[in-house]
Amino acid sequence: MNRYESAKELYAAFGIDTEAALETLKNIPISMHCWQGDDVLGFDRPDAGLSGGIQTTGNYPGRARTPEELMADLEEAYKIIPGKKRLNLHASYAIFDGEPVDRDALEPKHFAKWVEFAKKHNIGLDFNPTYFSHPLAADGLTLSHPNEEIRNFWIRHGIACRRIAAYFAKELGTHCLNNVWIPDGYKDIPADRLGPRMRLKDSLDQIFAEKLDGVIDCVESKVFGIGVESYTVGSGEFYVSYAASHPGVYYLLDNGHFHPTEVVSDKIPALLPFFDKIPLHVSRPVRWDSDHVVIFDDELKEISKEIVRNDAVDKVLIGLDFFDASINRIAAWIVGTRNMQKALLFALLQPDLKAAQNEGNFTDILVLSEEAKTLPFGDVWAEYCTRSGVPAGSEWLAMIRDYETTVLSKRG
Ligand code: RNT
Ligand code: ZN
Repeated sequence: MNRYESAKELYAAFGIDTEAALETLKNIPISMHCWQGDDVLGFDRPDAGLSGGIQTTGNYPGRARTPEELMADLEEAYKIIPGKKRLNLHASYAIFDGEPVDRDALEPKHFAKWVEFAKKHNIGLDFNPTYFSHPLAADGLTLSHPNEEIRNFWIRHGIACRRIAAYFAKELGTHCLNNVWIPDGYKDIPADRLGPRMRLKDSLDQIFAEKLDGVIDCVESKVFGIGVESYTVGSGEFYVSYAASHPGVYYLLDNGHFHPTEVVSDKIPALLPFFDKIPLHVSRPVRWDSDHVVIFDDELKEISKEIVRNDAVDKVLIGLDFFDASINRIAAWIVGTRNMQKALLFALLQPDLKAAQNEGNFTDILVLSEEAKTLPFGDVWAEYCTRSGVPAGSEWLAMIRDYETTVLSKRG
C-alpha cells in the first residue's frame, strides 16, 4: 500500500474523508499578490520608492524590475504552486508603453497586458488603488487630506481603479476584488480625530457611488504604520462600520493589522453573521506589521479552520500580503502560497467536534484534536501536489536555485 492509501485509512478511522478534502482544496482560489516580486515598488513611478508607512527590508539580488520580469517570475512560481490561483495587482503596476499618465487618469488599457497574462494562465485578477509612493501622498494623507485638491485627486484615483476592476471582471468572467487601503494617519497625537474620518467617509461615498458589475469593494483597516504611530484614520471600528452600513462594501482583515493578542481567526466567525463576503490579507506580523512570509503556524491553521468548518469557503476571499526582500523572492511566493494551501488542507482534515462542544464535552475536543494533529498529513499533501502536477516536497528548491543562476543573478 502506498503512503497516501495508508493515510487515507488512518483518516477514515477518524471519520475524515481525504478524497473529499482534496476535491474541496483544489477549488479554493488563493489570490497571490504581485508585490512580493519587486519589493512593492511598482512600475508607474520608477523613482518614487516605497512610502505609506510600510517597508520592505533586505536587498537579495534578482528583484523584478520590469513587467516582463515580474510575469516571468510569477510563471516560475506557478510551476510549483498547485491549485486555483488569482493574481492581485496594485494600480502602481500599470504598463504605459511610453505614455505615462498620473494615477487619477489610469485606464483599462494600462492593464491590458495583465489581462492578457491572466487569460494565458486562466486566472482571475484582483485590484488595489495605490495611495502611497506618490508625491501627492508625501505627507502621508490621501482620502482624508484637508486640502480639497489633493483629496479630489485621490478620489479620482479611486474611481478610475474601480473602472479598471470592472474591466478585469468583464474580460475574465470572474469577480474582481477591489481593495482600498490608505496610509492616512499622524505620527503624533492629533488635535482632531474626527475631521479626517468625516473626510474619509465622504471620499469613500464618492468613490463607491457608481454601480459596477463584477466588482467587489472592500476597505482595509490598520492600527499603525512606520511614522504614523499615534493615529490611523482608517481604523477597525471606522471601516467595519462603514462596510456594515454600505451594502456591497466589505471589510478586509489583514492579520498584521491588529493588536498582538487579537486574532483574525476569531474575527472571521464574528463577521460571518453579518457579511456574505470576508476578504483577507494573510500575512505574518513579527512584533509589528512586518509582512514576513506566511509560515505553517498555529494562527494560519486556526484561520483555515474557521473558513472550512463554517462552510465559508465561498465567502472568505483569500489573498496574501507579505513582502520579504531578504530571501529569494520567488521562493517566498511559493512557500507562502503553498503554506496557505497546506493550512486549508490541514483544516479540511480535522475532526468535526461541534456536537461535543454543545454537550459540554471538552475532554473529547482536547483529546481528539490533539491526536488528529499527528495523523499523516504530509502524505495527503504530497498526494495533492502529485495529482496537481507540481513537486510534492523540497525538491522544488533546486528548480528555483537553477532559475536564480540562469535568470535572477543576471539582473543588475
Ligand atoms: C499595508 C497594507 C496593504 C499593503 C499592500 C501593498 O499595511 O497591508 O494591504 O501591504 O496594499
Ligand atoms: Zn494588507
